[in-house]
Amino acid sequence: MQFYDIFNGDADGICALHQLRLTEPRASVLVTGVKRDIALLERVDAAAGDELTVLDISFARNAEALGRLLERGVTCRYFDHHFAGKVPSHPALQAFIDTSPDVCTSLLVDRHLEGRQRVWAVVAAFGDNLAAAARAAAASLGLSEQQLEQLQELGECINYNAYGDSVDDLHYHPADLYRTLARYTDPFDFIGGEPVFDILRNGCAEDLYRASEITPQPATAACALYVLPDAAWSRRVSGLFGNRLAQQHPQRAHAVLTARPGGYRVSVRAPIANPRGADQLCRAFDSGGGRQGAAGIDLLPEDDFMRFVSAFRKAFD
Ligand SMILES: [Mn+2]
Repeated sequence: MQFYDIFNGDADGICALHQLRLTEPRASVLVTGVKRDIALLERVDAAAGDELTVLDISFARNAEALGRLLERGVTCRYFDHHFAGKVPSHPALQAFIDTSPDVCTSLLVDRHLEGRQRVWAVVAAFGDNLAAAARAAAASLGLSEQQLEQLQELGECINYNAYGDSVDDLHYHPADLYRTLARYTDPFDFIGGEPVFDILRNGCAEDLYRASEITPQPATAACALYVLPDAAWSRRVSGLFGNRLAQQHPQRAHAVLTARPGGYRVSVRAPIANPRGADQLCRAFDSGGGRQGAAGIDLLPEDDFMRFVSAFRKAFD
């Protein structure tokens, strides 16, 4: 009998797993990847009696592979907040799915664990750009404003590490980052004493500086669109750059397009003040998906660029 922990490589996925394993330690096979690498269940070759824990990857994208595994006699606990489609009821499946715009997977795990590792859910919510939800969850922890800002930076740095076309673009493989983080029960010890954190923080600052030199086009009071070049630093920073823009301009929607062979990888953030419409816009294009406040398109073909610009303006301008 084997345990599998299958998780998104971003801050939300890593911190969701960390909360669970601090509470229920176990040796497991780790299955993860870059943030957009979400069809993870098709990689899992589990057998009857094996137990899967799945965190922060869309149920809709994994339903078929999960169905096959359940038929084989595998049991599964599934926590997620992305678009889910239809979730079948099955005796071996426990699903904790909530797609409300103000929750993330780590907050669902926090709910399940009744707050036992809440500080890590706060880190994750900051990483998922849910600052208000992070602060609300932190209210019971008695943290100072400075500590909250440190947790925000930690969440953003872990999240930053998950962005790239492949793990080659990343500073650390998300499974290795999780294993490093797993040695710490207190995030402030990780922040204060772990060299990995300094490397992420410095890499992040450098990449953000390069992105800040780009001029958006179009740019109005209601929406702005940025195009980043085809480079590893663009692929690493696009998500955090989008989150920073969203925080700086809470009334404005943002699209960050990163050039890649054949077109663009697209990341859309609806205005924080009205976090809706991002998923609908992106699902109108092949390979688009996500949640109401933040969504993306894996490959927007070069020929669809103008169609995307006008759909983006129509949705938000
Ligand atoms: Mn998430």
